[in-house]
This record gives sequence, C-alpha cells and structure tokens, in this order.
Amino acid sequence: MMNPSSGDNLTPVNRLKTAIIGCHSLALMLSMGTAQAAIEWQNVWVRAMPPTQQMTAAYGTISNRGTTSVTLKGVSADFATRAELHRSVQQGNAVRMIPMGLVELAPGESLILKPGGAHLMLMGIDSMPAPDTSVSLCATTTSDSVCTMARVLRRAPKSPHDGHSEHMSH
Ligand SMILES: [Cu+2]
Repeated sequence: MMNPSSGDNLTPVNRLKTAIIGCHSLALMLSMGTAQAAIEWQNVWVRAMPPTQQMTAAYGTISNRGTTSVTLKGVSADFATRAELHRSVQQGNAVRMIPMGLVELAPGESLILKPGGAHLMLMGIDSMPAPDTSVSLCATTTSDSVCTMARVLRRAPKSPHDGHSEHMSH
C-alpha cells in the first residue's frame, strides 16, 4: 500500500526479500520470543541547503522487518523543530505537499522516500547542517523509536544501493 512511486524500480523490495532470507536464523530466534516489530532505515540522506534556509528534506527507505504491522506515528531530528512525512501530489502545474499522517507498514513493507515523491520534511531549522556531515533521524512507531545516522549531501547519491553491503553484514 505504501509505495507512493509506482514507477519506481523494485530493487529495494527485492533487496528486502534477500535480506529477510539472510536474516532467517535471526527470524527463527525472534519467533521463539514475542513478535517483534522492527523498523529499519536504509540509504538515508538529507539534502544540504544553504545556511540561510530553515527547511530541507530527507530521503531513504523505512522498512518493517518485523512479523507484525507497524504504525509510524512520526519522525524527528534534533536539528529541526518539526519533522513530517509528506507526499507530493500534482495539482495542475503545481506540486503540493500533503502530510501523510499515520503510516501503517505491513510485515515486509517499505515506505520509499525519494526526491519528487514522498519525503521526510524537516522544518524550523536554526542551524542548517553542513554538507558531508551526519545527522540523526528518528522514526517513532506506536511501540518503538528507531534512529539512524544520515549523511547530509548536496545531491542524491548516485546509486541507491550505496551502503548495501554494510547493511547485509547483519
Ligand atoms: Cu514536504
């Protein structure tokens, strides 16, 4: 349900399947305990903006690797007073951004945030993070809060697969 960019390639989904197989033994261990809702960030980056700007956006993938549905309640970043998940909708010649509200992710489902589509809007920034630094982003679910480090970049990384091998190491 949560694939706002139907024209997008399916690679992240394929990668997710691969990773699930790779984490099979972990899944077995978890299944012996209580059902785990596990949110994971992948390929996250924040667009670098001039220091005078108070807004920017972050992109990447938020996946539910758990065995139960997860409801994303919100996102946060310590350098921004407000953070919201937005989707972009075309209205005539203009693109409007609409807050997504609560986002439910079924087991194995991913929310893909990318330029021109859904994104994480960061607002009320007094001190814009400099290019090529790292910042922390957090996603809050009804049961959990999961944070990640994101690179601040002037433009989108060439390959969305950067960091893939790193990711597979667990
Ligand atoms: Cu926005």
